[in-house]
Amino acid sequence: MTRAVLSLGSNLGDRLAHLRSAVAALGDAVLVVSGVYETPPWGDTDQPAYLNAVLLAQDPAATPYDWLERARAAERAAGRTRDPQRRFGPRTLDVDVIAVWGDDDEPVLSDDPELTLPHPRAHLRAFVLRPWIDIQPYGRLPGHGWLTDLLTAGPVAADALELRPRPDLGIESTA
Ligand code: PH2
Ligand code: MG
Ligand code: MG
Repeated sequence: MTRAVLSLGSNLGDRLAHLRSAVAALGDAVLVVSGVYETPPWGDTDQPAYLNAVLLAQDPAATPYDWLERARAAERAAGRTRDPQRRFGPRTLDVDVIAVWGDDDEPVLSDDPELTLPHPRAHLRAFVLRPWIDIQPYGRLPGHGWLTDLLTAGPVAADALELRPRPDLGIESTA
C-alpha cells in the first residue's frame, strides 16, 4: 500500500478542465483534493498564470513508479506536449509526484532522476505547499519538516502572498 501527494498544474487551454481531468483519471485512488489557487508562473516567468492544486491518493497495490506512470497518463490524456528547450514552460497539465509513503507510513526516498522522492523542488514552491496545507495542515515534507514552516520561510513566504485562492473553482470529483 502506498499513499502519495500529487501536485496538479495547468496554464494552457481550459485550465480547470485539465485539473478536473487529472482527478477523474486517478479515480477511486483519490482521498482528498485541495482548493484551487491561481498562481503567478514560477521559475520561467514568461508564461501565463497557472491554476494549481494538490491531492492525496492511496492505492493498496501502487508502487512509487505506478504513481509516476498514472501522473504521466493523466498528462497525456490532457494533450500534454513537452518542449525539450523549455523544461519549466507552459503546459496543459502537469502532474508531479511530490512524496510517497509506504505501508509502514515511512516516506519513500529516491534519488532516481526519473522519480526523485520527495520532489526536489517542492520545499521551494508556494504553489505546492499552500494547497497541500489545505488537506494536511499538520503535514510534513519528508526531509524538510512542517509544511507551515516551509511556507513561511524566506522567499517562499513572499511567493505565498501572490497566490490567489479560487473558491469559485472546484475540482473535487462529484462521482
Ligand atoms: N510549474 C512549473 C514551472 N512553474 N509555476 C506555477 N505557478 N505553477 C506551476 O505548476 C509551475 C510553475 C513546472 O512544472
Ligand atoms: Mg512540475
Ligand atoms: Mg512535471
